[in-house]
Amino acid sequence: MKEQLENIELRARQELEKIQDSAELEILRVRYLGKKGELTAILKQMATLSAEQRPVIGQLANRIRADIEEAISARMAQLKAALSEKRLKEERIDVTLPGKKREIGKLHPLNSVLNEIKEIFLGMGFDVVDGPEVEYDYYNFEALNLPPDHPARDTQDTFYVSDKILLRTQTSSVQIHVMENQKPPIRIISPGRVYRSDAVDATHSPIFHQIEGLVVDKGITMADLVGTLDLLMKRLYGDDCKIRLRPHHFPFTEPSAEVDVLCFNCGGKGCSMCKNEGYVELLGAGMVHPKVLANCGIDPDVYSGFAFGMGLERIVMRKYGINDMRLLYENDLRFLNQF
Ligand code: 2U9
Repeated sequence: MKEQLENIELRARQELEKIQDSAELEILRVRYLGKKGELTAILKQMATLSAEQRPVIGQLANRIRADIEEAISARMAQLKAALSEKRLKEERIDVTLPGKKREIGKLHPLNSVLNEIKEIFLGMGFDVVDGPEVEYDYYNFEALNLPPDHPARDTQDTFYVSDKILLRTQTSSVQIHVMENQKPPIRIISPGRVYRSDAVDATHSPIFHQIEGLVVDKGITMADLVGTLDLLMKRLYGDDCKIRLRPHHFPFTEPSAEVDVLCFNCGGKGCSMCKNEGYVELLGAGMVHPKVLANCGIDPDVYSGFAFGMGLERIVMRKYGINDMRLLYENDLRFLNQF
């Protein structure tokens, strides 16, 4: 039995040397010292020994158990130390390394120019109003003096949800809602996304953005319209900017005008950008048609108003000299980072 015990001690020590992790160590501990372990199995045979041998073997077994336990603890401490050294090496942080640079986002030029325009109008006492992109035909066309079969509907062909429901072609529908619900004085701009069934090219897109404006009060004249747009353009493009009105026709305004601004490229002398005109077309405007006021329950004999509409993309393209509208939608950072 003495030899058996010494053999257990020898093997336990040899195996301990080879053990590389704490799970293996636990298996070894159970195998030698556990309730069903080798050492316990030997101790169970103590009853077969003589009275003289029992204390000798008992002492030896206890010493061996204590030694193996101590060796296991020592090996465990070694393994822990080695593991922590390995982790320290692997996970060491070099605090002198430069940090990862966080890219800071910025507004898309369409949004930054829209914000600029909103600020200009807020400064003139306008409110900014929003409305649905899916609209009734009535609010998009009929109320604006565009009855069914009106030829001007052709230029604003859009996407229909049903006979009576469509994707709005202009944000004027928002202004109809406001006039129906609010008594003059009204001073609003309505920016937003609009839709037309146009093919994509350098100057067209089936989805684009408009900013429309409406002022209705007693005694509003064309002079108010010109003064407002002149100030807008000077704020947007600089104090040297001049505007010019050319007579035009829109079903919802009477009289109507197309509004040009002095060419930023040549300052009015004439160049390829303005096709030698000295001016470039930027927006449309006019005095709100009396029928449109009446459609919304506003008496055109008491009140008058002016309205204007502009394509945000065109304003942004003119401001930054962008020659292809598609660049504004592609989200190419090489393009966007220039603004
Ligand atoms: C109401 C009454 C009248 C809005 C107007 C224009 C002229 C105009 C175009 C500019 C480029 C549309 O984006 S574009 O294609 N718009 O020329 N818009 S007057 O007139 C209104 C609006 C609301 C109640």
